[in-house]
Amino acid sequence: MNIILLGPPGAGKGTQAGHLVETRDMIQLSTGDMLRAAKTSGTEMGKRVAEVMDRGELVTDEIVIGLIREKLEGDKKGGFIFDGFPRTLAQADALEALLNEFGEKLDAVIEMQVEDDVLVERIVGRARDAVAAGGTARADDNEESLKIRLMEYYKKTSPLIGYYHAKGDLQSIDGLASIEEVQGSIAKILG
Ligand code: B4P
Repeated sequence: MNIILLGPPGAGKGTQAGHLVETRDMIQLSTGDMLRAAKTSGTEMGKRVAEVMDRGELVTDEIVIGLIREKLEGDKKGGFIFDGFPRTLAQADALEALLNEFGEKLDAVIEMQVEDDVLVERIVGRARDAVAAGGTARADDNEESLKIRLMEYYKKTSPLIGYYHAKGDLQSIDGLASIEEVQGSIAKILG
């Protein structure tokens, strides 16, 4: 089973993907995690993406599609969870082509709906918790970057909702509910 988790920043895509990895032996392909790993690795690509990510903008389609392609070549286990990918129509087209190439298909696109004020609360809360625990907050977990992340989402990612709806793949759930309730909504869709 291959699924996409779609939603604005802080909707809980990463949180839910982690649960599916534990309970269904699926593989989480989080482009956000891959890009953060590239940032800390100090590679040329990492240096290029760091500033873009920290500002809250989207990294180029070419880089992100390349990262996903590499992962599809590996073990498939219980299937792939595309977490935070695709984020543009060009990425959605590329994913379709890649799945065809690897003999895979998409089983569901789960849209997690959360209002903007709650997203801000969650992300600012995550930054505060990280600092309180003696660590550092994610460089893009601040109100200024978050404004840009939300603008990027509405401009470039939200058109994917209509795109997948037209294909008959879209399932929308309430992402405002508790983490456990959201897990339940996803389990109902996946069967
Ligand atoms: P991501 O890493 O994908 O981050 P995100 O969208 O901000 O977070 P997510 O929805 O996973 O929320 P989470 O579970 O963490 O992207 C970061 C950046 O990477 C982007 O801005 C961009 O620059 C770049 N990027 C990534 N993919 C790209 C792509 N395909 N193309 C181009 N650029 C790309 O949850 C957030 C918080 O809410 C947590 O603290 C969590 O505990 C809490 N929470 C979760 N569910 C909750 C619930 N139900 N109730 C209460 N709290 C909840």
